[in-house]
Amino acid sequence: MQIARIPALMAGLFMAVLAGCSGGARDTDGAQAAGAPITVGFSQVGAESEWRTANTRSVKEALAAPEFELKFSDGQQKQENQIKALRAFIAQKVDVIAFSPVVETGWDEVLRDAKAAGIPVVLTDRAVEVADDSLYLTLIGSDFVEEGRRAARWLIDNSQGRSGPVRVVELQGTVGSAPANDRMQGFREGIGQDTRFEIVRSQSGDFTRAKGKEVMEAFIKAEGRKKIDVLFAHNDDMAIGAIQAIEEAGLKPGKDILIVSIDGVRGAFEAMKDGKLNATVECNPLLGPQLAQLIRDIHAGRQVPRRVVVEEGVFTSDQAAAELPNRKY
Ligand code: GYE
Repeated sequence: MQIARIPALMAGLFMAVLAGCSGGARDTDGAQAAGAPITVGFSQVGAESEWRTANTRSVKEALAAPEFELKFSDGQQKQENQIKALRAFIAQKVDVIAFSPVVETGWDEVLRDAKAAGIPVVLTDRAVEVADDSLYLTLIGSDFVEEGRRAARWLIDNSQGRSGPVRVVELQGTVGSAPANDRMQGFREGIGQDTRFEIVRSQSGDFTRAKGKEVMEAFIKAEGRKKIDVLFAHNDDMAIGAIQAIEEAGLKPGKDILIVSIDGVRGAFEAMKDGKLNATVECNPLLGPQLAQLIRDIHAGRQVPRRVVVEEGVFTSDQAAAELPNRKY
């Protein structure tokens, strides 16, 4: 999605208003009691992938400092669970709500309630699509469209001299989620005018290994004798599941079928070391420290940027062995 940018000044004003009416421990004058921790309600998507596990760990570690009191809720990949968690945070009058929305749409009402209660909202990792962009203060996370483009660029760079058609299958992330929508868009943009590439099948594997395997099995079956040249998976976990399906079908992942995925988790580096995965586009889940700083700034009434992007790169199988010891997730 396009992230609407509101002028920094407006964000500042919004914050100044919020700073004056945030919840949490207060003294009788309504001011924050000195030394009281900043209460943070964090609603996580679930535990669907290695990326998510690393992200949860990073958030919990960063908000374990005594200056914070963290209320953590696991949404188990269901929007209704996340909405319930957000309502509970509003009822508890937390100082700040942070959440990673499982899908993009359907948040307007609960975010309006948070705003009416004067609780600032930080989006982490995934974006939302809301009618009124003032319903959240800032978004910290990766540029998923760019990640999709990077996967396409890697594919084009590694298809030089190859004549078409190059038959591509795609494992999408969770239907309606920002990373699935944006990675689909970015990949198609990246392939652009190169007519050799044909996306012959595209289906959701919900960002999990089990579903990635299941859907890849279905792709192989449906394609029958027609060759699948490339797999683009929206995350490493689905690629790892698909690798199993490819091997069980008697094919060589990374050779018979080129595979590029996104995240850069340890499992991907191991698969690359074994030559079964060809490339991974990095998506950094270690957002905890930057999130903690944003929360401090918001709570102190300081201006925060509307969008905080995480820096990341692309890794290939020839770099895997050297890079593996440096990986932190
Ligand atoms: O790529 C995937 C996870 O939102 C960036 O969610 C995140 C994605 C990540 O399940 O592995």
